Amino acid sequence: MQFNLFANQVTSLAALPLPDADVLYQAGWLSAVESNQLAAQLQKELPWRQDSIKLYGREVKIPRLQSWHGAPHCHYQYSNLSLTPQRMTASLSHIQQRLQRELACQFNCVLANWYRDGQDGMGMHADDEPELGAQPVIASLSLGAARKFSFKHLASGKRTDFILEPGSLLVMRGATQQHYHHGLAKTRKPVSDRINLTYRYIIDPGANQ
Ligand SMILES: O=C(O)CCC(=O)C(=O)O
Repeated sequence: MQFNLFANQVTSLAALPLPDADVLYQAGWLSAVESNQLAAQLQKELPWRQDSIKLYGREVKIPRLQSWHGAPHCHYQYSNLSLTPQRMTASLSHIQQRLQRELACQFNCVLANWYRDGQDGMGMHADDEPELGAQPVIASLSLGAARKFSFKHLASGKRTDFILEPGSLLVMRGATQQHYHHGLAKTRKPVSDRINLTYRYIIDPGANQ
């Protein structure tokens, strides 16, 4: 099943129809002008890199560029990849402040992904690493090309696709990561660059709980 959310012009955060999940979506969180400016700025200012992961014993380059930013304790591991945080830039911090105000929660790190064309994507996965805590809030801002984003309900196997438009905000929270995998499929259609920012909160193991 596929929903084109932009067509519905969701102008404030609205719940998506996904059983067992808590996912919110807002089109036009940034205007077209703001999202184009931010994408161009991030392309220039972030230290983008193409990391490799081990797959069946072989080193394979991940199909996208990425840049990981956050507080000094925000070390992040996924798919045998260990990410050391770079400093937040002014533009990343500015978005973080606005998200914190509007969502009434804290973030301390962000994964920036740059999908250069339709051959770049992200496989189905859950953001369920222990450092994110049991029910993480993940705020995902899309810039650039519109791309299909999929959720797979683990119990039923049912897949639901959404088109993420530039300037849109998707928020995954509650038990979403326990019940769903999500991902960004590759496509043969001609698509231009897309940048995605996923803000997260990593628990500081050194802090008094
Ligand atoms: O690019 C996207 O919209 C997905 C990013 C994502 O799934 C992630 O960073 O975990």
